[in-house]
Amino acid sequence: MERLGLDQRVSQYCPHDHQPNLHPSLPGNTDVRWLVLCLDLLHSSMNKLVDGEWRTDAHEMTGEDGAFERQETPFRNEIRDNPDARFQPEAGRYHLYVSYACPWAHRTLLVRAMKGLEDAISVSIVDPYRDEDGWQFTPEKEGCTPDHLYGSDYLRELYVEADSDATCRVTVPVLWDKQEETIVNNESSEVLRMLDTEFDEISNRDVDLYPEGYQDEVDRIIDEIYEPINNGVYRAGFATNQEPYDEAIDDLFGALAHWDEVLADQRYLAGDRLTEADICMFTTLVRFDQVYHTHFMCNVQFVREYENLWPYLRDLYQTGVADHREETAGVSQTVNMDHIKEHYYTTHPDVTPSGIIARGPDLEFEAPHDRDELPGGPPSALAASSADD
Ligand SMILES: N[C@@H](CCC(=O)N[C@@H](CS)C(=O)NCC(=O)O)C(=O)O
Repeated sequence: MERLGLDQRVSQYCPHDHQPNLHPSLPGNTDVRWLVLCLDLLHSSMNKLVDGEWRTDAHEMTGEDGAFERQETPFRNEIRDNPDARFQPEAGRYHLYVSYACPWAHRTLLVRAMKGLEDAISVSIVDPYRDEDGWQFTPEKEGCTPDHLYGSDYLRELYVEADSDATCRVTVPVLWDKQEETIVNNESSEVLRMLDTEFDEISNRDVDLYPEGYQDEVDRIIDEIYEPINNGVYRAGFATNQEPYDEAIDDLFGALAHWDEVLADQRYLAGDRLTEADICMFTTLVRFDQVYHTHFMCNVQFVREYENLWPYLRDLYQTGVADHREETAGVSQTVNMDHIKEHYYTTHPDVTPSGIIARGPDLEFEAPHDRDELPGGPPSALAASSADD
């Protein structure tokens, strides 16, 4: 699916033999470009399922004060490594629906890759461009796949299959159970925890991202970075008033400064161990300079200008690849910057109406980071030296 440029969309409304950008049934000087932008706006922010029906007039993303409001995630079942559990860890039973573009979905892809769960948990990848029909499957497009299970056209079909009365936004990631043919969970922090802690018998790598002795700290950090950083970039980008934008920016850059300082003396957010907290930080930081800085107006500072956050980001980016198979990925193989950029710049007409994808900056994620001088390191199964094993 390609997003048409503004002029192409305008020409769909304006007869060819008429003056450019004017429509015969509209008052003489009404520029159709404005109407097309208004339609874009209306549709982009208002689509969701209501009682199992797809509606494009149902949702406001901001409250009355212009502050961005994220919906509560509706599917919250759990996979448990316990014989009485409804959803048990089993190789081949679960499927992930993700977008490479989405930072929340990216968390789950990262854990799947780090734990070596590629054979056990299959994946379908949606089109990065999302229009008023929501996430779509366009297997012909680079980096996208079909819905491997049902051949659906839209992700929303899966939501309705799971709950014919669903009233919710249709979001990624989705963890699907092939056995019961339903959604297990679509909350990324819970999906990533399940993949990390419940699949040890199935995982082919000895990687624990929620290690004993660190768990309280990991939970505390995930919670602490969510509002100012992970959600903070969205609060800034989707604000429709100055005040909530300013608040989001203060929170965001205050938190980034804090963590930059913490990372001066320790390799990872929770100390010397790479944990789920780093995964949650990574998926925001890796999008920051190329997308959030410009598109979401988070332009006080680039991540690449921070003394410690930038090497920390490169360190994480270079973690992994302990297997010969191409699809068994390290961190870098889960980053699809083309999908990331296409998604943000073309999918939010209220933020970037032209849909033009900003070119830069070119970042050297592969440059040396020197963070290995600090105590600790990644799990040995993910250490660089095992790349040729
Ligand atoms: N709480 C969810 C949020 C997921 C989410 O908002 N995903 C975005 C993509 S980045 C989405 O699918 N948005 C579609 C929509 O809101 O209509 C999680 O962390 O899993």
